Amino acid sequence: MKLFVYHTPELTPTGKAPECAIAVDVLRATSTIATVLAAGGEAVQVFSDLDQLIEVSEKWPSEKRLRAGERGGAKVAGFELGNSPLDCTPELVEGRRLFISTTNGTRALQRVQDSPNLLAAALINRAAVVQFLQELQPETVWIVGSGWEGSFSLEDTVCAGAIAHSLLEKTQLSPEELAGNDEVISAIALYSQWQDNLLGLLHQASHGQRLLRLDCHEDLKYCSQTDILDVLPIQHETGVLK
Ligand code: 3SL
Repeated sequence: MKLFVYHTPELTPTGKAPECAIAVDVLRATSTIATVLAAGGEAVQVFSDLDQLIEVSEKWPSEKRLRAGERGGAKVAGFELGNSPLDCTPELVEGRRLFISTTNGTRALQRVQDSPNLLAAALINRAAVVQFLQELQPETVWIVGSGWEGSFSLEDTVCAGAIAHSLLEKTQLSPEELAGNDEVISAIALYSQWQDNLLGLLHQASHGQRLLRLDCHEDLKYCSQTDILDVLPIQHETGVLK
């Protein structure tokens, strides 16, 4: 297995998507997606365009759908939800499809949507992702961070490092054998440095600070936890994760 980390959708190579691709947006899109599915959501359908989201979701029975939208960290007017995983309780989401559009996480997912095994990963479901990789044994895996509007993000990189670190522990691979690019080694180093204080790292991250200014302290706490949800969001048809 060769693992490649790309910090943003823009830095991800164009051309054929690999056998397995993992989109990461710890703050907060992939944390929210994992939470919805763990709470019994029927599926999560991802859109970059809000008008398209509205058009498609309107064809769905209203009692079976929820609309979630985030722009600049804030909830889109008229939608039931923003992008806080803490709002996705079983009482609210069970049996319903979440139609979601976010600024960066959506773009990461769409960038690798042609991969036959597209996963959404966050710290909270890291173990389920690693277990899937151990079972599938793909030749090539790309981890695509969402970043923030084209820039590097600490929180997505540390999640990539958490996945790589766990793969090293669970396989006989050396870092040199696993790493397809230098980004993998630096992600592992970041995770090794911060694994006992991931919340502290999220507080230092620029997007973490942006969310703190929006009073999302509890979201940061929740998203900084590792391996708390045994759920594997995987794309079934384009843009639909179950
Ligand atoms: O950019 C995104 O996709 C979002 O996850 C950002 S936010 O955490 O909802 O502000």
